Amino acid sequence: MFTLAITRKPGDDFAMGLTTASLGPPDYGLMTHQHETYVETLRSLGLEVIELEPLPGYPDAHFVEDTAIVTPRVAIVTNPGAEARRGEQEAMAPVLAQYRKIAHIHPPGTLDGGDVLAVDNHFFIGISHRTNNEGANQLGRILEQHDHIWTPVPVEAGLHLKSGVNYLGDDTLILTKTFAELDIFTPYRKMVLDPDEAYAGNTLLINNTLIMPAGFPKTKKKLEALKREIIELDISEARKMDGGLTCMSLRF
Ligand code: CIR
Repeated sequence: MFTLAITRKPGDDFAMGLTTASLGPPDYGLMTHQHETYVETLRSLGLEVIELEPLPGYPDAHFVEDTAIVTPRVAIVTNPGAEARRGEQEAMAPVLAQYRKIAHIHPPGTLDGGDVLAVDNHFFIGISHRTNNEGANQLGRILEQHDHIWTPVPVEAGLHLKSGVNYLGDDTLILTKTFAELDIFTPYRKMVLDPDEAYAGNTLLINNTLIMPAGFPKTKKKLEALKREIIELDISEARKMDGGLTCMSLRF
């Protein structure tokens, strides 16, 4: 059960962040509105939300998920894989220290929180352009010390592991065909995404509710079979910056 979320307001320089998308220039006013709606949605689901102010010089800092992994026992502050984002994690550490014992990923290890998928006590760690083997091994050792289980996962396409696979509860994963073919996911029930709706793989489970990006009707139909409440949010502007629903909060 999540009771708390940490978010950070997007700064007016957010369009200077990293992106590989070619969906046009994002709009700051609309981004702010969509972000506020996201925060209000988390609050409406009973979470206390700590909203941090924009971090000057870090246009991607509202994608707070990449700065830490928070488990019931420990918070691990990352060393982000993109040089332009290194420093965001230092601003998050004192906030998390109010709630958890803190551990750190150290260079040469790199790791983004977007590469870490928690399925109950089992943490899947994506090895991607952002997260290297050293970073994954460091995180794995810390998780083991706290009685968590972990498994590395190759991320061949997409920015992060959670760009292509997320947990929907009830032993069910939503995932791309590529991830569905991996043996490590054999024990789970799988909802495989249509290739033209792959972005909807970044669906966020908050307690009993699924928050999905708006505009993916085939995926919505599949999700309805799970009999959970579904909330659709328009996050067009975050998407233009390679962001999604999970990236905009740390939840615990
Ligand atoms: C980046 O490239 O780092 C940001 N523009 C997007 C980060 C998205 N984070 C996430 O999916 N966890």
